[in-house]
Amino acid sequence: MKKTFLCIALAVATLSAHAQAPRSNSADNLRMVAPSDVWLMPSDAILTEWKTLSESFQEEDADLPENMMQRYEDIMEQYPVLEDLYSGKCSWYCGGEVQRVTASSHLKAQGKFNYLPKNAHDFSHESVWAEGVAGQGVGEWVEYEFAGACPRVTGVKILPGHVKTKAAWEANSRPHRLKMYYNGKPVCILDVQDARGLQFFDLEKYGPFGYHDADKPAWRLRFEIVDVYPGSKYQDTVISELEFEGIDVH
Ligand SMILES: [Ca+2]
Repeated sequence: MKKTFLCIALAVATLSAHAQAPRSNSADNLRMVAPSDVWLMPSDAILTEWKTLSESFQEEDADLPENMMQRYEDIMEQYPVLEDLYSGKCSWYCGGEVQRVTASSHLKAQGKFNYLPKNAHDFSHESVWAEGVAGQGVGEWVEYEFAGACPRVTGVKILPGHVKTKAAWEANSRPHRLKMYYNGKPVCILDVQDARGLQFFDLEKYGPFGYHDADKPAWRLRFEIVDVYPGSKYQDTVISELEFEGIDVH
């Protein structure tokens, strides 16, 4: 009789332990990380002016007036987002490299525009990855693969939405929460602000990610859409750029 009671008590205890066990794959049990900094894009007018100046510099035999050079430098200085994306200053990328960008889906090309995953890591704010399923793409993901020898990653910077113009940004959906995985294991949730700008996520305490060891295999960081800010015109969720910061460089 006593033994039966003990068995029932143990069974109940086991059941309740299962009921309360943390759901390791659930978004609810992962820490939310807010951006440590957000650098907003300039207005469309400034962006257009900056692009014209930038393209002039790339033309062969460019001999630009001093005032154009000065204006370009002034814009870069005034908008650190452009400086960060385009100045070519020292960064994790001096040694770090992404080998491959893949995604669970992408939107079909429309005219001359495509929405391939590599667009989320081509160092251009104008090209984008857009998920390609019906609805707003909750559960869709983009994944980055790095070689074993690659310097380690300690941070992520994201340009959420279609930041090329204000209208495109408002029309398309933007990621709100991104679940980040390291080699298939959930790490944290990036709580992206609904702001048209470069958002920095310091992940030092969750990492570093990677090995910086040529004898180790390739490794992966995945970003899965958990929640979105709905676009005013389209449901497609878009990321213009997702880049990395880290260590083992210089
Ligand atoms: Ca891009």
